Amino acid sequence: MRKNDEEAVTPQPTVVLRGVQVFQGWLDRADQLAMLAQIRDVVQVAPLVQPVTPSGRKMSVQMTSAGKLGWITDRGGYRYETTHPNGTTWPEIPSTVRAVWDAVSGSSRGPDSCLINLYREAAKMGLHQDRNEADFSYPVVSISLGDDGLFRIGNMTRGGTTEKIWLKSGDVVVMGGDARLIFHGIDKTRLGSSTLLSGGGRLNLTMRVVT
Ligand code: MD6
Ligand code: FE
Repeated sequence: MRKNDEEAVTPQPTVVLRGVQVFQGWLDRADQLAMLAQIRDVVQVAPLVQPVTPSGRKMSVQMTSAGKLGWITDRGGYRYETTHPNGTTWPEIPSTVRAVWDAVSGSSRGPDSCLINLYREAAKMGLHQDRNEADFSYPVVSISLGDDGLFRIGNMTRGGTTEKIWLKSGDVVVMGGDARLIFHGIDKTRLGSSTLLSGGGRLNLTMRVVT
C-alpha cells in the first residue's frame, strides 16, 4: 500500500528483518526533494554539529534535531535537550517528515523528536540501541535520503549473528514492538549512489516519542 492510496489501512512493509519493518521506496523523488527543502530550513536555524561521545570520541556523522526535544551527545552523556548546543530552540518537525510518522507508526501520539544525521565520506554508526526514551511501547521511525546506507540489524543484546540491508533514498524503517530495542547501525554508505544531496552523502531522520 503506497502513501497516496485513499484508504486509511495499515500499510504493509516490503521487507521485515527480525521484526524491523522496511518500507522501500515509500517516498518518490518529488517527495524527497520537498522534504529536503524543509530539512534545509531546519539546518539554517539548528546547524549540523559533529558531536562527541561521552567518552570523548568524535562521531563521524554530523547531527542536529527538530521537535520539542533534540538528542544530544557530549562529555555530559547521551540525552535529550530542549535547545541546540548554540542555545536556540529546536525548529518544528517538518510537515513532510511528520506525515511519514502518521502514515506508518500506528501511534496515536506524535513524535517529540526528529534526529537528523548526515553521513559524508566515510561516516558510519556503530551498533546501538535507541534507549534514551521513557516508553519503548512507541516505535522509532526513520527516513533515509541520499546515498545508500548499509543497515545492520543484530539482536536484543550485543553480539550474535546479524543481517544487513541497503537502505536507499526514500526508504522508511519502523522499529516497534519486539524490535524496538534491537541493536542496529550503519556499516557504511555508498558514496555517489544518489544525486539527491548536493555535496553528496546520506541523511537519516529518526522520529521518536521521548517522554
Ligand atoms: C541510520 N538509524 O539509518 C541510523 N534507529 O542512519 C538508526 O539508528 C535508527 O534507522 C532507530 C530506528 C530506525 C533507525
Ligand atoms: Fe538508532
